[in-house]
Amino acid sequence: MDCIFCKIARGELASDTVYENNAVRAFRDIHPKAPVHVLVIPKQHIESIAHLETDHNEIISALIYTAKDIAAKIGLKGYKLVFNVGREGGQVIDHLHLHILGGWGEGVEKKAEV
Ligand code: DGP
Repeated sequence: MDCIFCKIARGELASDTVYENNAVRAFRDIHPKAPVHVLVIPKQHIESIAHLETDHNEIISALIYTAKDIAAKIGLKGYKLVFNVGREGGQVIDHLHLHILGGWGEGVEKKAEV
């Protein structure tokens, strides 16, 4: 499938990966909209939140817990978690992804390792 995030998920396209396991990959957004901007994607191709089915429960749970753990490791005191859904919702890449946006407060390194 010619999906850019599937290629990133499989490691075929380079990304600034901060975390990976067999279900998800988290990497820094190429066009950051915040001092810290990380995307968390499932390795399985799902187009968007609008395409979720009941057997995707574990994947959604993994995305959210991964985001929480990354935010804690970076030291974000507060952050936004965003799913853009569909073109009218600002979604450009048709592979489900959760945006972690933060780092506006003091003491957070933009390039913090996780
Ligand atoms: P969205 O608008 O929700 O579909 O967000 C897609 C995000 O993906 C956008 O902030 C830019 C980012 N992005 C697009 N292509 C790449 C890429 O090849 N690498 C990385 N790291 N991020 C990308």
